[in-house]
Amino acid sequence: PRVVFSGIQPTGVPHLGNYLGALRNWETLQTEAAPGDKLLFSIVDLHAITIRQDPEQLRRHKRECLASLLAIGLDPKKSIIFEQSSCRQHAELMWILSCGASMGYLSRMTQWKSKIGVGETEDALGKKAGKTLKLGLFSYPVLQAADILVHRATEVPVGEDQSQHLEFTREIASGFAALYKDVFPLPKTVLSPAKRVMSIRNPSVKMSKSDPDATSRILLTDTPEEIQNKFKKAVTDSLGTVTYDLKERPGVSNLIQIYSHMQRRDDFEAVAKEFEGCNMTQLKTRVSECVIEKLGGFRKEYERIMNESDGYLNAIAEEGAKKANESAEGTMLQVKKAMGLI
Ligand code: AQP
Repeated sequence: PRVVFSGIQPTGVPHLGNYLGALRNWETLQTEAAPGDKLLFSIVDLHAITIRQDPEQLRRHKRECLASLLAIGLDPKKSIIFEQSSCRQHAELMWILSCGASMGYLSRMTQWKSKIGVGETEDALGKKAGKTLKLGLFSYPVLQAADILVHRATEVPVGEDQSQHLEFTREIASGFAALYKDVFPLPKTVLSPAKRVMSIRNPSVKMSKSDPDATSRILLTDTPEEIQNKFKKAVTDSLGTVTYDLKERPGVSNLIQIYSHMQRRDDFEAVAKEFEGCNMTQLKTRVSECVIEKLGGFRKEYERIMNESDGYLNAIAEEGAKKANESAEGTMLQVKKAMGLI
């Protein structure tokens, strides 16, 4: 049987990149799951705190995140939906794995670099790291490896930005097998066709929750007016026609990709042809109409869930925590036995 694991940071309401790159895939995997398959989806709050979080805001974001996962169609009866910090074995296994994780390998990862300084030289990054880099942010990939391995996941559906961390996870798993025992299956990276949705304000960077420019991302909870206004401000170029050319026309191509992915199509050039004779305004209008239509159902369901009592979401989180603990404990016993800890 398959074991699927994936996570999302509670750093804000998920955006179109999170949705097309990961969340929609999670829902599909849930629909297609065979009897005996196990699916775990985690709100990874321990990852979120690698960057300083305001406590009240973190609590709110966690609630919004859980409501979002339910609103995209994840079903607590079919999937284990849980908060990472409610399953202590993640942090416990992280410590064990960090004893075998190479500093050299971790220093080559891009996550901490992108958080402390984008586009800086290795020299400048090194200096900055000496002053500001925290151990938790540096060892983020070890915690991610623990998240996956503690449930002995076989498949991990993520966006392309996470591929590097998955490679690291497989390395850690084989390292453990070589030193002790073959406890962990090697998890496969599962990329959705929309593996990297770009910012609509700057198509050279990925759409991200932490981009200071709020108009760079479409949130799943945005109203039709907000979606329209954001697409109106989307960066394109001054050529009057619509063509698909990722290299020369990244802004227009990103819009075509978003439009295509929303309809589960991937022949971007054919889609661009359907816009023949359209100008930028018309393109933006059609892309926003499509996104508004597809996200309409989500927003209604999200609002319904957020209007439920606190007890409703708490009960779902508790149930998830219980099942996640059961799933992780079996692995921890094997790990500890293999290492001589018990
Ligand atoms: N732009 C994107 N295109 C495709 N997939 C994406 N993902 C994120 N951005 C894009 C995928 O969404 C999942 C959850 O992401 P996350 O919240 O754990 O963290 P992240 O990758 O760091 O996403 P953000 O939005 O950029 O958050 P911040 O700004 O807080 O760091 C992952 O599977 C990710 O690949």
